[in-house]
Amino acid sequence: MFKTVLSESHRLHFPKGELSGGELVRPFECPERWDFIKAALLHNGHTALMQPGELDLDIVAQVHKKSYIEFLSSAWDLWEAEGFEGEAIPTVFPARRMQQREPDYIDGKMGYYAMAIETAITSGTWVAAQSSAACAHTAQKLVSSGVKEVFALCRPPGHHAASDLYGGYCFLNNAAIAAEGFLRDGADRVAVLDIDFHHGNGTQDIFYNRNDVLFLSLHGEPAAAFPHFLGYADETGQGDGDGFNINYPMPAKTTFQTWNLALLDACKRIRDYSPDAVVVSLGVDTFEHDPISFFKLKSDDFTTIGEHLAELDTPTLMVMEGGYAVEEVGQNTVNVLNGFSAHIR
Ligand code: OKP
Ligand code: ZN
Repeated sequence: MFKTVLSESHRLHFPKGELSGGELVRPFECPERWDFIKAALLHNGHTALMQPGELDLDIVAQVHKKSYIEFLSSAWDLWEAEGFEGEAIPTVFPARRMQQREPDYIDGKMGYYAMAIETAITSGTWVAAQSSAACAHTAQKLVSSGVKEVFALCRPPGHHAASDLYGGYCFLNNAAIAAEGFLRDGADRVAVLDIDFHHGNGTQDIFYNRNDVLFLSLHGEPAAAFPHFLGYADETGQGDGDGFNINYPMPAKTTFQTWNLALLDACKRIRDYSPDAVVVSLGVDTFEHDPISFFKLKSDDFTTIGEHLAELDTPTLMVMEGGYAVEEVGQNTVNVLNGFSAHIR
């Protein structure tokens, strides 16, 4: 049985609008996702639920820049103080050949720290983002203390958030915070395996120059899929991190047969690295009916994924990322956990 760390505070982040196809639509990343996952956990006998402890701000500060944390914690207040009526969304960006300096004015700050603008900031966003990170951190502590089946039901997700960038529904990088936690608690090497449909650009960026965290990501190829500007196979790391970043971009309509070969290769690379802990950025938006993604995985395939992850035979933390076929997101997620449970020693 999995132990799940989760917080009701996720509900404090629920923007009314997401800019999609030129319209403000109801966000795909919505609170019901969490409800369906929790329901599926209980339905499958994973009844051990616990709330996170206090968020360790030191560890957050290890992953994110001080100025970025300051921005996230004050953005809504600055926005409101301007008298703006809508949710906080940027309109202007430090694009090519422009200055990369943080402006004083909130409109400028928003664009300076955004990597995408579908993600609005609202009054409860910062508290919700911290609660999500706290779930990852508390869950990591459990794994470090020897608990074998641990799931951080994080919402909002984290893997698009870099040291100083938010967007793609992400604010704090929960998986990176967990990885740092493992290192702090004695791990020499940590692998972060990102199986969300979207490239984990934030996690890649955070660890790009380091060899104590191996980052691997299976995702829709950037030429066709969000986040579009990172995630190519030739991004292999830099400096000390050279060779410690591995991307598996795949085209539209990729089926489990092909995707699984990438997973097995990633598992082999993880074994060769011999980490003390594995963090799985667990997105289930690879599902065939996901509304914003283009892979073709079926519900049963998620069970097989869990089995492969168990075969790594390494202390593992599952951290929730994406998955937007709301009615199926719960069972697909729990299938991964069930496959893992059935195969760990
Ligand atoms: C967050 B996570 C599709 C636009 C995509 C943002 C997707 C963020 C995904 N038309 N917009 O990785 O699941
Ligand atoms: Zn995703």
